[in-house]
Amino acid sequence: MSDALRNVEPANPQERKLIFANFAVAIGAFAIAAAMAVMQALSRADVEVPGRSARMYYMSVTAHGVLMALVFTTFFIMALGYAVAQRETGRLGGMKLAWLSYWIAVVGVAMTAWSILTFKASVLYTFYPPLQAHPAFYIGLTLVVVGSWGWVYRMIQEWRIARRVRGDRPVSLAMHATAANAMLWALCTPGVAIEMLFHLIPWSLGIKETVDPILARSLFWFFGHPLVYFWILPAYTLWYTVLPRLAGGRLFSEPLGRMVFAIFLIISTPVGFHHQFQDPGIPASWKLLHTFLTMAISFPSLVTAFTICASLEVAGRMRGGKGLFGWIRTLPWGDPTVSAILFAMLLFLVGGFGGAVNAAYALNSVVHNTAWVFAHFHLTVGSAAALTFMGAMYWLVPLISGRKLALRRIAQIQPLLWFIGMSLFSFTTHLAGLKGLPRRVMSTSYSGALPAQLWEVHTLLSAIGGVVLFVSAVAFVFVMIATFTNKQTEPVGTIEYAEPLHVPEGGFRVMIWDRLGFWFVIGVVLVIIAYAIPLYDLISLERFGSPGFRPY
Ligand code: HEM
Ligand SMILES: [Cu+2]
Repeated sequence: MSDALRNVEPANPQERKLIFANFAVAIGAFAIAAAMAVMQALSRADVEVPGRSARMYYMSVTAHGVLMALVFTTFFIMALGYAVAQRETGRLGGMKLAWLSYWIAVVGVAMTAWSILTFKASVLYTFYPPLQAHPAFYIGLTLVVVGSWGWVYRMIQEWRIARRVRGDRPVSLAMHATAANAMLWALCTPGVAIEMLFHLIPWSLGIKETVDPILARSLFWFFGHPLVYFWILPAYTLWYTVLPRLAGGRLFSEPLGRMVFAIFLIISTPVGFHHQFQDPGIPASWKLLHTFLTMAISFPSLVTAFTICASLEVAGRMRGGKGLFGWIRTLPWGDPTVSAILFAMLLFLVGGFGGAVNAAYALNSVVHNTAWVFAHFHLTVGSAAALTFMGAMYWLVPLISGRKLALRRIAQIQPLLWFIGMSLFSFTTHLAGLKGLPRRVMSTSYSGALPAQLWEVHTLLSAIGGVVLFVSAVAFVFVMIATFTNKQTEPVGTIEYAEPLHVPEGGFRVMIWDRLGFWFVIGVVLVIIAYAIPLYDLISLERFGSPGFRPY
């Protein structure tokens, strides 16, 4: 590709430090959260783990959900963004702001973790009122968001610098995708910031006596659904731009990729009511509009499935694969990054179908608040995103640090273990959910009160899956620690992206999908259409409210 900034410098020591500082928080959060996870899986199956109690369970589920879904993901995504931007422009600007944002977010994580681990904030990662947490929980999470805004600003700046340098040539697909994700985050985080600043923080400090749960939930899901795309877009970025290269192939269509990320920017936010189908106080017509938009947003994911499969087929055939499916075998499964992503995609395939069930207005009532829900999102954020991120670190940490990937054999089987563990954990839990097993209960027999055989086999298999997952998680953390301290070195490199299969004559030009600023504005308009009236109604109806409850 005629790439004006092709021969960029590798990351310098300051840039490397910034990237690794973000990785370190991600890995630390992941390690603690994984330890919590295995105890939860066992507890649900009525295995007597030491210290097992409802109080412990809800503390643990809160810590696990927050550390995995909010901390591990966000810090990984920020690290990846910095790496992509450094590759794009050769030098990261605004290092002071980047570090300031980092420390704001780290202080936020520390406050939040302290409040959860000292049993002052067992409110689960959705922190729905009237469950009430210690103010440090809300203030801490708000600081994490504020810290991430510094990153958003930097990403958009780097994208603009790259665009200016390139003139009529587009920036790399990875930079385009990263900027789209940063803008998406800028669009949705005000929802949760308003929930925190005007409702939950004053309420937890005692300045406000009551809070309106439906309004708070609506603001949460204004942020909560785009949050899932904030996790998935970086995974897609790696699938489009890095996977085909590591697999030895080409990206099937670059313009399709650009379109996909722009569409996500437009319609990820005005869909939040699909998490509130069962909530009173929101008219069905608005829920229906959000349903239609949700159906629309499955389109870019279907395009992605097609484009990535085609790219992989190109890779498999270039490696000599023959026949209808022979190319799958010839993919480099021994490369831990490739296999992690391939397994992540296989699990996501199932998760995608489950998601279509959740999003259907009527079917949602079958699965709402059952175990199905967390079975589903362990395939999406817990695998499609998380396993891709782990695989990406196997590739990116050695590349930028110049330290060889350590414990390679363990790294090679870790993705397979995750795949086996997650299949056991998630598939059985989906089935149990269909039988009516609730989510967020510490004992699925209700401490013996229910006929256990209802879902005994499911929760047992699920717990075994949880143990396998834990082994996989430990393997990942060990590989990372060993790599960061590895004495064996290799030359420091720069990120290389997959070449597109077809390059138009004269190279790519900036197209309509590259104009992210324009799509951001369209996104804002759609958000106003989807939210202004129902939110206005909720605000003007806010009369009763609830005091806080702290059951544990
Ligand atoms: C190490 C493997 C993992 C195991 C064994 C595991 C297991 C569990 C279990 C048993 C629950 C409690 C469900 C309930 O009672 O409702 C849970 C909740 C959750 N998990 Fe995981 N999990 C793992 C990895 C992950 C990953 C990688 C993520 C995301 C990056 C994740 C995100 C969540 C979230 C957001 C919740 C919901 C908490 C809530 O309902 O408030 N988990 N997990
Ligand atoms: Cu959603």
